[in-house]
Amino acid sequence: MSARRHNKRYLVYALTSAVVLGLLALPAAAQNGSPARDPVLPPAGLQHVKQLTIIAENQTIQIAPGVKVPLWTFNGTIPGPIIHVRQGDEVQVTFVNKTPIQHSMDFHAATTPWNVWYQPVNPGKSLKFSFVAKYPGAFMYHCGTPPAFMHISSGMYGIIVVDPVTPLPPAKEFALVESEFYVTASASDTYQPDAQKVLDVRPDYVVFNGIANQYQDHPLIVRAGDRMRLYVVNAGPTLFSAFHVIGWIFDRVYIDGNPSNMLQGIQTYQIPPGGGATFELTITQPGLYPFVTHAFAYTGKGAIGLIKVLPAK
Ligand SMILES: [Cu+2]
Repeated sequence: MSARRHNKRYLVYALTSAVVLGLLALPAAAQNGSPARDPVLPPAGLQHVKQLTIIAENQTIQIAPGVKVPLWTFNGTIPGPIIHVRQGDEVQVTFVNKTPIQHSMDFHAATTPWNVWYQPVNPGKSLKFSFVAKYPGAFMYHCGTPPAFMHISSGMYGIIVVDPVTPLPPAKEFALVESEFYVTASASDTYQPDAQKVLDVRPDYVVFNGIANQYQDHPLIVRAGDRMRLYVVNAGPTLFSAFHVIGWIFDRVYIDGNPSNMLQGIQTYQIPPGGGATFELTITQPGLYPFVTHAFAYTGKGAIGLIKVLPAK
């Protein structure tokens, strides 16, 4: 074997080992009192008018073992609720601000004037608006109140999945939101969001569904031969995601989650902040398959989970 080829093999081995070691070395959030966030996509329901109530509320959230941070949420969780509708549905939103500062909502699945519906809502006030989900996809929603980088990095985001008119084939469906947290330790083991770190892009944690490494102890579970569909949004606020499954290849990637934008045989797909993608894969061999951002400076900051493939029935 040539030295060059040998070096390449060693690099692959080293990277893989680092990931495996990371899996073993990093304590799982679930062991420290934070239950894993259910990643299973809830059903869309048959009604064509979808009514949502989204409440802005402050919560102290454990984003990693021992790291509790006072954050800003939609409905008390980070990310906010997984929203699942169908193309053509009317989405009626009631947004209630139960915090002491202004917040707003911006749905990437909507087409509506920013200066009318995405404006800050005062403390104690609410806003009702509706939109028709015209395009299928995996879309971000978020607070856009200035400075938006602070509202997003403090937790005000989520995913809305819009099913296409022509349904995709049945699959085991999951929703993942990648995002960054930037915090500073303060007195008595508490943490605070750190605006300067956000601007400097020095994240402490890069996570899926709001908690570092949570799907190591609570893997996404499928059976060999199951079609799996991952709806992934990158909430940022700043990093690009290099979404990858170690040990397999995506049969299809739908850019922004729209089946009209189909790619085939993809190893890694970049999701920009504020973007989404839908990934389909059918793993035929039982085992463990990590999903990561392949931007390896960030993988070890919490952006790694496991897909556990059980033997076929
Ligand atoms: Cu906000």
